[in-house]
This record gives sequence, structure tokens and C-alpha cells, in this order.
Amino acid sequence: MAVRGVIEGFYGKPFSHLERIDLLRFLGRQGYNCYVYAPKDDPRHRETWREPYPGDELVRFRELALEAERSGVRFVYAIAPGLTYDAAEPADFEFLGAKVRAVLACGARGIALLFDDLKGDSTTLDPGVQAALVRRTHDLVQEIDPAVTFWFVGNFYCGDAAELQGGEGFWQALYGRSALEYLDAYAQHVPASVPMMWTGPAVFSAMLAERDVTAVRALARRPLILWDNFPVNDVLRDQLFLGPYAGREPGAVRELHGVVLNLMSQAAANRISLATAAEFFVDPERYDPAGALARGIAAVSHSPEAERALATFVAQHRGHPVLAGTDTAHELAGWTAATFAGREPDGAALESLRAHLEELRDNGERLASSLAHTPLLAEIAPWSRRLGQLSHAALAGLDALAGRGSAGDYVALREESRGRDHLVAATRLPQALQPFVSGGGETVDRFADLFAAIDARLDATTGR
Ligand code: LTM
Repeated sequence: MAVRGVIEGFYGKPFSHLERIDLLRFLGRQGYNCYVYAPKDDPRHRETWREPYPGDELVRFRELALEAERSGVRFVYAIAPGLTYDAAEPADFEFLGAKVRAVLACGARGIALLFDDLKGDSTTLDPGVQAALVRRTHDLVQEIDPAVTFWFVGNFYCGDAAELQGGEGFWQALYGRSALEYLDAYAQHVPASVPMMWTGPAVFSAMLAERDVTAVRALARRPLILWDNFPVNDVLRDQLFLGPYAGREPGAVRELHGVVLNLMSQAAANRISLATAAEFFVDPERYDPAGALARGIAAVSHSPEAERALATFVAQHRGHPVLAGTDTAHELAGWTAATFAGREPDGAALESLRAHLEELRDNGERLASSLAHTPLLAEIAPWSRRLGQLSHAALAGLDALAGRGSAGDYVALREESRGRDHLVAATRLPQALQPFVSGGGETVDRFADLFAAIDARLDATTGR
């Protein structure tokens, strides 16, 4: 693939300058070759796109571009004028052009034009207007420097070929137009060599098959770059996604012009899954997700103690409700099932469950004392605290079952440790997101299962 990159394309607090510098270095080391700047909550990228960047921001862009160049990473600046662009106002293209010129003067080596998540009254919802603007911006970029890359994403940015061709479904209902009207307009106005970004069969795509890519590419009549909404967590902010990259066929990758992975707002924590995807991109056929995950953990750990503690933490956050919902906290699930399978708790399994819960309870301290990567430690701290609380409560439950502690104390700890924020050993897909996913959707909650098993036993013994 020509493009193996990431996109800072999420809603929420954008990365800091230092986080971006660190990210660029990491990307270079991992063999990525592209970083796309597209933070939805940088107003000058989207809401107030006409506003020029002040001098200090331009200095930072210059530093980013320099660091990107040193790291062998292409720095792509994305702009999203669609919310308010007025096609009847000639000054608007001047504003857009000035922005493009300014970031290219800072050293950006790519421009992307984004029309995702438009609202009802934008003039760029008109396929002809949108396509003409893509063309004009492309021409401007070419004129400034033909070596600068140019891509775009439309307001219909996902779907399989049948859905895009069928003229029905979520997007059609939202925009009252068919995807084909846009694809035809692009084909008419925009050179066929200009890549279009697309998020796959859905906004969050569980699977990407080779035939998905070839069929949509044939409809679009241009190269495709997968805007892959993994590991982004902007609509699943209570969850961390630290598991391996999954669900993309090697053949799909071969047929794509590139992939840009949309990131979580936890800048450092992204590195674990990014390390796995880097291995996938190098050799998709021989990709070994478990081995890649272990290597990704090792790469940020810097000591065997930190590596062990981080591996334990990551195991509680491996799953993703769309890509691999049930792939989380296997050990906890296994010991819970083994302990409570029969009429009486299985003694040997119970001891293993207890030992595992003790390890989880102490994981926060182990991480704090061994993990030298302080930004990573700070990012995962809320989830780490929750893991400690949940396992402490579960241990109190086992004590109560054994007659060594009070059921009341256990219940109080259990209630305190639950709550919807910072999901641990659990994946959850809110109902509202169902229209945005293809496949997947499995959710698990390992501690809820364990608490339910303990509660059932306690009820049976105490006759509650
Ligand atoms: O995916 C695209 C093209 N646009 C937005 C992203 O900015 C956002 O981060 C993701 C995930 O919520 N969903 C989108 O629709």
C-alpha cells in the first residue's frame, strides 16, 4: 500500500503538540509513512475553517512538518469547509486557498478535503458543488506543488457496493440523495487518479473483504484509502481499545491505495494497537495478532516487570464491540466459568480465580512502580483504578461466600465499583451506534458475570 498511516480525526480534545511530535517519531519507527491532521475539535480545521492560523500555530505546524520529514512520515493537513462553505460566495475559495497555501508553506506534504458529517443546509451537499470544489482544490494543490498529495472524503463515506448502488439505507435517509449521484459527480469533475477515503462497509467496519474494496472502487472509479475507524473511541469514550488490529482481509489491503487508522484521544495508548497494525501492513498473510500484541506491549514497556503488568492490563481491554467484542479478559471469564460450573464452587478453580483477582487488584501498583512511560500511565490511570476497585469487590464477594467476610461489605464494594464510566473487562456497543456498524456488536462484561455468579451463590447460602 502506498499509504500506511494514521488520522487524528476524532471528536474531542485534540492531541497536544508534544503528543504529535512523539507520535510522529513512533510512526516512523514502526514503518508508518503518513500522519493526517484532522482533529474535529480544532475550530480552524472545521467549524471556523476560514480563520487563518495565528503565527504560533504556524510555527508548530512547521515543527510537525520537520519532525515528520525526519521520521519518514508524510504530514497531511486536512480541512473540512463543508459545514458553512458558500459556493455562491467567491471569497470562500480564496479563504480555502489561503489556508492550503499557509500549511504547505509550513512544510505539509499532503492536503485532504473532508466532507464527512455535514449538516442539512450546506451548499456542498449538492454533488456538483462538492465535486467542483474537490476539483478546484486539487488543481490549486497541483499548481502550488505537483509532489503534494491530494485526497478527499465525501459525505457518503461508508457502505458496501450494493448499498451505495441501491439508493437506500441510512445515508440516503439522512441526505435525501443517493451515493451514486456523488460518485458520478466526482467521476465527472475529479481526475481518476485522486484517491477517495472511505470507512468500509460501515462507519465502524467489523470486516473488510477484498471484494468490498474492488466493488466500491469500481463504483467510485478511483483509488480508495480506508479511513479505518479503529482504534478511535470518541463515541465509546468509556472504553480503551488496546487489542490487535483485526478483521481486514490481506486481499483488501492489496487492493487499497492506503489505510489511515483513526486514533483514540489517548495519544500514547494508541501505540499498542498501532504496533500490531504495522505488522499487519508489512505482511498481512503471516500476521500473528497475539504475537504482534505481545511485541507492541514490549515496545512501550522497557522492563520485564512493566511488560508483565501492562500485558495483564491490556488483556482487560483487548476487545472492541465491533471488531472483536468477546475478545477480552479471557482468563477472568475462564476462571469464573470453571469456579461456578457445578453445584458447589470448584475448589482448585476458586483458588486460581482468587489469585487472578489478586493480580488484577494489584495491577495498578505494579504498573505505577514499573512502567516508565509516564504519559501512558496517566492515560490509563482511570481504567486502572476501576480495575482495582472491581477486583477488590470481587475478592470481598469470594470472602463472603467462604464465610470470611460480610455479604453486606461485599455488596457495598460491588455497588461502588460499578458505574458506566471506564469500562474494564467489558465491551459495550450503545444501541444508538447500531446503524453505524457492520457486523460485530458482541458485548461482554466479565465482572458483571462474576458478580452475578457470586450473588447467586450468596443468595443460595444465605436464603436471601
Ligand atoms: O469516520 C469519519 C469519516 N468521520 C467521523 C470521524 O471523525 C469520527 O472520529 C468517527 C468515529 O466516531 N466517525 C465519523 O463518522
